[in-house]
Amino acid sequence: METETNAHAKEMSGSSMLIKALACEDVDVIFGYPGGAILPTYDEIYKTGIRHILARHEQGAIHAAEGYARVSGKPGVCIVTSGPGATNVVTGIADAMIDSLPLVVITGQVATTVIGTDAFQEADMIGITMPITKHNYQVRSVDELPRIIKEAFHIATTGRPGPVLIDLPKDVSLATGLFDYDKEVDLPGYQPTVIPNKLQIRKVVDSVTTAKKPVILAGAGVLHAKASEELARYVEQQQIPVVNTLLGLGSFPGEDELHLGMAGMHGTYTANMALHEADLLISIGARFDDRLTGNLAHFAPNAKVAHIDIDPAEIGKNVPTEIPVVGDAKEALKMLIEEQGERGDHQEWKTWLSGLKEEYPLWYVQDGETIKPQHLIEKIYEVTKGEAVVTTDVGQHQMWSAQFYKFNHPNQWVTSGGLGTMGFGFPAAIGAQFAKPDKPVVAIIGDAGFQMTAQELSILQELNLPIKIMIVNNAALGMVRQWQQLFHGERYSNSLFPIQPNFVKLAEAYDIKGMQVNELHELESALKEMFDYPGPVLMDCRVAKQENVYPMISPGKGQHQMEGVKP
Ligand SMILES: Cc1ncc(C[n+]2csc(CCOP(=O)(O)OP(=O)(O)O)c2C)c(N)n1
Ligand SMILES: [Mg+2]
Repeated sequence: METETNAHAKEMSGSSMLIKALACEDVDVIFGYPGGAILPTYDEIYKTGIRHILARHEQGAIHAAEGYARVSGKPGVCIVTSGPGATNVVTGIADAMIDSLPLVVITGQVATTVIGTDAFQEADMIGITMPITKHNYQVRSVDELPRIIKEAFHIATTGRPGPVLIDLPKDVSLATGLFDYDKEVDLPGYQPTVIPNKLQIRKVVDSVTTAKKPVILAGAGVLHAKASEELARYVEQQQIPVVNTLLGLGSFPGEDELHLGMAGMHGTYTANMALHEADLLISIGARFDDRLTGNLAHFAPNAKVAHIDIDPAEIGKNVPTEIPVVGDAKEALKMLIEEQGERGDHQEWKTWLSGLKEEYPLWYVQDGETIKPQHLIEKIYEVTKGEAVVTTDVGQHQMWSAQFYKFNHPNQWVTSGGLGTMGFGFPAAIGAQFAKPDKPVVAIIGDAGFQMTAQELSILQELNLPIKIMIVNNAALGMVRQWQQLFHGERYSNSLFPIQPNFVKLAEAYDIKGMQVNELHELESALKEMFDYPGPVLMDCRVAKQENVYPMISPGKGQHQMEGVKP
C-alpha cells in the first residue's frame, strides 16, 4: 500500500499509468505484439499514439528491443500478451540477461481472480523468468503500478544492466488508481557500488608500474558504462596493450596500434598469447566466459589479475583475482587516470606483441571465383568505410564478422554473445536502426539463422527501413558442420541444406529488393549497388561451403594452443 500521495497525482487506469510512465521514462519506441490479456494497454497505445512497432513474432520484438538497447545505451521496451506471447519472449530475456542488456518487458497476465487456475492463456511468467531476469514483478494492485514501473527502469539500467519483467494482470490494467510518478525509488536492498575503493585502485596503479607485461581485457562493461573515452585516455597514459572480448569489440578502436584484437576461441593469436604471457591482467567489465578463457587450468598462468566489475558476483567466479575492484568502469578508469602512477617499462613487451601481430595476422586464402566469407566481410567493411552498425546472428559468419570488420566506435557491434541465439541478428538490426536512424545498419546473417526470424521482413516492408541484410550463404549450419568435421568424424548429421528457399523471391514477396551474388567478380559492384540503394536490400551471397573459422582453440585446450594460425 502506498501511503503518502502527491497533490498532483491523477486518477487513471492501470494501462494509462503504464503508457504515461513510459513517456516519463523518455521511451520513444516500443516493440511488441497484442493479445487478449494486454488489450487494455494496446487500447491506450492507440489513444496516445506512442510509437509502437508491430513485430510478426514476439521473438522478433524482443530481439529488436535488445538491438535498440545495445546501440542507444537506453533501455529497450517490449510489450506482449500473456501465455504464448509471453513464452515467446523467454529466449530474448535469457539473451539479454547473459549479455547484460537493459530491457523492460511487460507481459499481459490473466486476471488476478483466476491466476493459478490454468485460465486461458495463463503461463507462470514469474516462475519461468525468475532465473533469467535481473528482477521480475507481478502487479497485484493498480496502486503499486507506478512504483513498480519506476523501479523496473531503475533496476534495468543501473549497476549491471539487465532485463526486468513486469507481469500485468488484465484486471489491474483496467482498474483505476492514483498515478504518482514523482516519488524517488527507494530500494535499500539494491545499492550497486559505483565508486571503487581508492585503495584497490592504488593497488592496480602500483601493479602497472612494476609490471613488465601488462594487458587490459576490455569487455562489454566498458560499453555499458559509456567509458570508451576514459579507456582510450588511460591506455594513452599508461601504454598498455588492449584485447577485447567478443562483446567488448568497439570499446577500444580496432585500428589502434595497441589493440591486439579479440581474444578467445576464434580470437587473434596475438590477443590470446598476450593473455597467456601477461604478468598483469586488468579485466574491465568482462566475465571470463569459457569461450574466452579456453581451459581455465591454462588461463593467464603468469598473470596477477585485477578485475574491475560493477557486479561483485563476477569477481573470482572463474578466475582467481588478486585485486578485486567493484565499481563502474567509467569511474574506475577516471580514478586510474587521476592517480597516474609512474608508467612501467613495457617497451619490450609491446615490441614483442607487435611482432606477433605482424607475423600471425588473421588470414584466409581468396583464390578462384568462389567467394570466401572472410573476404565478403572485409568488402563490407570497405564499402561501409567502417562506419556501419553491424548486427550478426550466431555461427561462422558471426566469428568472421568479429574478426574482419574493424570496430572503431562504441555501440556499432550487436551480437548475441553469451546465449548464442540464432534468430537474433536480423530483428536486432531493426532495433539498431531505430536507435540510429541515420546510420547504415547491416545485418550479417547465416542462411540458417535468417530462417528463424525472417518474418520480420514485414517491418522493413511496412516502414521502408533501409537495413541491408547480408545472408552469408554456405548452404549449411556452418558452425555445426565445422564441429562435425573436426570432432565428429565428418558425419554431417542434419547440418547441410540440400535445398534452400529462394531468398531473393522471399525478399520480393515483401516488396524488398533482393540480390544474389555467386562469384567473386560480381561482388564489388553488387555491394556498391546494395549500399547505395536507399531502401532495404537482402543479398543472398553464395560463399565457400567448406570454409572453417580459424584460428581456433579446440575444446579443452589452453589459449596458447591455438590451431590454424597463419602458417
Ligand atoms: C536457437 C539456436 N539453435 C541452435 C543453435 C546451435 N547453432 C550454433 S551455430 C549454428 C549454425 C548456424 O548456421 P547459419 O545460421 O547458417 O550460420 P553459419 O554458421 O553457417 O555462418 C547452430 C545450429 C543456436 N546457436 N541457436
Ligand atoms: Mg550457414
